[in-house]
Amino acid sequence: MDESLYSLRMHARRESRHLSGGERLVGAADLEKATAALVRRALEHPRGRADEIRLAVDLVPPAEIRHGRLLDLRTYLVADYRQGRQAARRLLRDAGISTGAVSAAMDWIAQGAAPDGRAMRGAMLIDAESGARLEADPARGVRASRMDLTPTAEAELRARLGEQGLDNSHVREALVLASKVLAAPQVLAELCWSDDPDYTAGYMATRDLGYVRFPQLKPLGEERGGRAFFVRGAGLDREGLVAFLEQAVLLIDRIGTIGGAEEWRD
Ligand code: PML
Ligand code: MG
Repeated sequence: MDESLYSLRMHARRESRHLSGGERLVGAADLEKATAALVRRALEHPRGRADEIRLAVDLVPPAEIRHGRLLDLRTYLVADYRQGRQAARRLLRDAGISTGAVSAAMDWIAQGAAPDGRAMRGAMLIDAESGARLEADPARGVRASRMDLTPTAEAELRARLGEQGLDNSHVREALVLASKVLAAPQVLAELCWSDDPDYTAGYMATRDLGYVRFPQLKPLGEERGGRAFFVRGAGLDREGLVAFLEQAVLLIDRIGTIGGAEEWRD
């Protein structure tokens, strides 16, 4: 059997700024359908229709495919985005990220982390101690790429998420992305909230806690969102980390636990 996969990547822009992206790893038989779905996403985005769509398709030989497992997922219900950010802050602090680094990441995401004050296409790399930004290009950031679920794992995940009313592409794709990011030993934690104005949820993730989501990490209608990957800055091999996040191919074939929603208690 031919186990080669195609890495399919989409990046869409509108009015010269990042609009939408997507990542798939699919067999030849599914490539056309997967490509059409990503083009549709770029044309039907809540922030408007794309005016540039870049697609990249690369064959990945079986020997280059790593296999992995999803992080466990849980949801904490919060009263509003302020309480959501407080809760995420607490968990990040407990995970060893300094207060200053958490505040810096939240301030950057809230104000638009790209130099023009808009959402970035990729993520910030933040020193977990000093809060300094470490990515080489602060307009682009680091784009976690080339990861997906096997069809069997995807079906299992969709069934488990469906039981919690969470089977949507935001949750599935963010969970896959965070699982790749936390597979890098240099990354201590991730923080994200959406840049889509009609989607208020976000999450923090660590290897120990898994993917911890909050239905509200920003107000409805807000377009600024993004991601921070917290790293230990001392002795960091930044090029090695970025090469793993952007180039290594990770096919996730095992799902984690999908917990029910609980009220956040301070
Ligand atoms: C995005 O798709 O814009 C990021 C969504 C992050 C939160 C997804 C969730 O768990 O609801
Ligand atoms: Mg988005």
